[in-house]
Amino acid sequence: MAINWYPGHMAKTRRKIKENLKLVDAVIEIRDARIVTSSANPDIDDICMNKPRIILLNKADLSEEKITKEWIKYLTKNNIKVIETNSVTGKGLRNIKPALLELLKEKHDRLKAKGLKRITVRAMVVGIPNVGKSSFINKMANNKIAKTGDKPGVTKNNQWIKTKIGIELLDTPGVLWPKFEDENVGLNLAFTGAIKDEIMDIEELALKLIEVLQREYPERLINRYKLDSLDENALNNMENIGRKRGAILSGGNIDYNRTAVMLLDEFRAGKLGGISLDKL
Ligand SMILES: Nc1nc2c(ncn2[C@@H]2O[C@H](COP(=O)(O)OP(=O)(O)OP(=O)(O)O)[C@@H](O)[C@H]2O)c(=O)[nH]1
Ligand SMILES: [Mg+2]
Repeated sequence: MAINWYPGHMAKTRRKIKENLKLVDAVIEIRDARIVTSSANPDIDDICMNKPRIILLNKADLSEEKITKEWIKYLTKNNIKVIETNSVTGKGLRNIKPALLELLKEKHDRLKAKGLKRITVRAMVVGIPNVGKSSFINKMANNKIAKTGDKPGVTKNNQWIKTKIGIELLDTPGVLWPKFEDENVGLNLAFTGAIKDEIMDIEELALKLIEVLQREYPERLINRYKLDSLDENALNNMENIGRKRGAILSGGNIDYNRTAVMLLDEFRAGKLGGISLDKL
């Protein structure tokens, strides 16, 4: 399945990230906890150089907790802190400020030695579309300033947002990065909603999701859709799911489109339980 997820404006955004780097003390890179590697920018180390960085594993409420914890251990480095968050409830966000202060301690000590008292931390928030950047910033600011939405491409321009805790956050449009060599990366991005559904064949996408779930989380499919068992053939499973949900056309055939939309919606909303598609 060919997914074109690198529209031209994204190259421009990448350039902008580099420019904005000069304006900030730290980078807050938001990844999707369900797809920790697929949602990573392969050039982020290159782009950020040695800037202090926080990696947020956001939407942790939708991932498998044990696997998220493993990722945190794996990704944590000297100048990189990793925090799991839920930007809808705010869970995990109280750890952000202490992490920033620790990363910037030396710099702040130097500034304090020069007599500076009030120090503002400026951080740029980057990540793939729909990962929760604007939601995160709103929650940090305790204010719904940034526009959010349950589809990719909501934020169109950079926007600085002040919080009351001495942190200024730069909201940026979501960016995707070309990683064409691995089809699974594109699929993971599509499953989780980082790629516009309109540009994809939604029925084929749902079928691919069933293939992955029947391999990785078979019991979740069986339980959620009250299936007697799973077939080796994903299309048969999709038909059984459609039938169970009454997605039937007037002639008695399965309504594949309705089944696909329903399955993707339920998966994205976490109705099948915490799922991690990228594992260590
Ligand atoms: N379950 C869950 N949903 C979240 C979380 N964070 C954000 N969302 C939802 O994800 C969707 C996208 O959120 P946004 O904040 O608009 O994402 P964004 O990264 O700013 O997206 P773009 O501006 O399009 O790049 C919204 O429907 C949010 O409610 C989270 O931690 N858990
Ligand atoms: Mg946004």
